[in-house]
Amino acid sequence: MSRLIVVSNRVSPPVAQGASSQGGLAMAISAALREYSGVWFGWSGQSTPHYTGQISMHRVNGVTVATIDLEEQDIDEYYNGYANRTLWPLFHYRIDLTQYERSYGAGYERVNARFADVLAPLIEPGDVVWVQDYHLIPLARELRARGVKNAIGFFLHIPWPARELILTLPRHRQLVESLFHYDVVGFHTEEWKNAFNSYVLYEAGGMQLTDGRVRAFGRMVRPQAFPIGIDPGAFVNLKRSAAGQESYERIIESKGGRKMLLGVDRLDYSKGIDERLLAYDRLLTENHELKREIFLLQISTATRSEVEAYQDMFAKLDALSGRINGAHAEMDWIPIRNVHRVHSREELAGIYRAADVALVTPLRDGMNLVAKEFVAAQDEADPGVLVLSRFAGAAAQMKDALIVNPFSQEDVADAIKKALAMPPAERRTRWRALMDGVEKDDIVAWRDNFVAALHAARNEGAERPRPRIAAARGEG
Ligand code: ADQ
Repeated sequence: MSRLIVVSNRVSPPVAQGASSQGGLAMAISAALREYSGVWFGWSGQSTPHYTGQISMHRVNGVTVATIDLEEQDIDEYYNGYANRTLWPLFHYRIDLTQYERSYGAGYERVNARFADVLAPLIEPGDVVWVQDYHLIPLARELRARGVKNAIGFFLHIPWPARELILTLPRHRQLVESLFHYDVVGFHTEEWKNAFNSYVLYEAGGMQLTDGRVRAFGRMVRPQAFPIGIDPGAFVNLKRSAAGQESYERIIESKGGRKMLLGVDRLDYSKGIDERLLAYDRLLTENHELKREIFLLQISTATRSEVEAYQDMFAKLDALSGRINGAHAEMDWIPIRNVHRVHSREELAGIYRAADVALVTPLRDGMNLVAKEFVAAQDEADPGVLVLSRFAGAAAQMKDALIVNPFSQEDVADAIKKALAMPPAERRTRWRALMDGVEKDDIVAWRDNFVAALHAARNEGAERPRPRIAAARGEG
């Protein structure tokens, strides 16, 4: 049987204990590897004074986990640098925050080559390789240069930016060309896929074939949309667990009959948290009758603290929520509960369940799993309402949410009012349609569809001669 080899920047083994703190990507990969006997390869998260390429392997729950340590310079240039100071902001349309440093690009190429050096000998004939996310775009090119002929797929968890934006990246052509060493390149939505195809057709002079593949740089690749999902059944179990029930009851008691708006995010500028709070401020300013009737629970967790753009975000969020609380609070009512902590999956499920309205208003998001988790945790008889940004990939699937423009305070405030006033029958109808989608496009469908596409690509590859293998490029 062919093995599945998953490669991602960080490896988060699928242990039952501790799974409660796993984030979106880690949850998705754990679910994929639980099904296939596979290897999960990536950075250990640890630094070493001198890079050795020494691989540490162990088996966890039927999955072989293989990791390497990186040098401080690698971490700084590849991870904190090119991945999180260059590609993340650029791909989220924030060219104002994007740092274009040659040393970051060189570190990115170096670490991808190091990953390939260690990984290539582990790959056996018949294995399929599935590379995850923007940290590892050049990995297939590096593996091909080392003679790996297996099917290799890539999945991008974040948006693919509009063509005009990616042109601001020095050596954008080299980055896109790297993707042509994969057999399948996956995106969450047709929109991100079309943005990629637009670059291929209009910037790289490529062409699209009738079967959906695109040709450029003398090679061919299949770009395809694979919307990621969650495990909705697991979420129902989480909310019914003792910890889920307890957090639900704690919130219900503390609501004191008020309606609760909920935001749950990694503290990231792409998530639109400040804009959300400003929309809420406006709602309270213009609708005094809502005061004391509602409150907002905003849960934001720290992330990427090495990167400057993230360092003052807590201070700014605290200042903003403090100002809004100061302006509107009364002696027995506070409009915003501003919480910075990581909750277990069970607690989170109970919190989602107790919310009346979820505010999922990113300015740009590859998919957004919080929207799907909120839907999965609702009670069928009395579900809450999802307010969802049109700029989240999830909006393409979750059309029965109240879709908003997160840049417009008026639009978000109007949607909150509509959600609060929505009759129970409409809430149930919308929720049923949303839940049907969450159940249909779940994590299993995502995984199986991608792996099937990769196997099909492997069979296609066996029937026709492989395109020529270009030499690996150095960082210019
Ligand atoms: P993220 O940007 O991390 O993922 P998202 O999809 O919303 O965004 O996933 C966040 C995850 O973290 C969710 O599973 C959520 O439950 C969890 N989480 C957030 N705050 C938490 C808290 N306080 N306590 C516990 N858990 C918390 C990236 C892309 C997304 C894409 C995913 C998967 O940016 O667009 O949906 O990958 O592809």
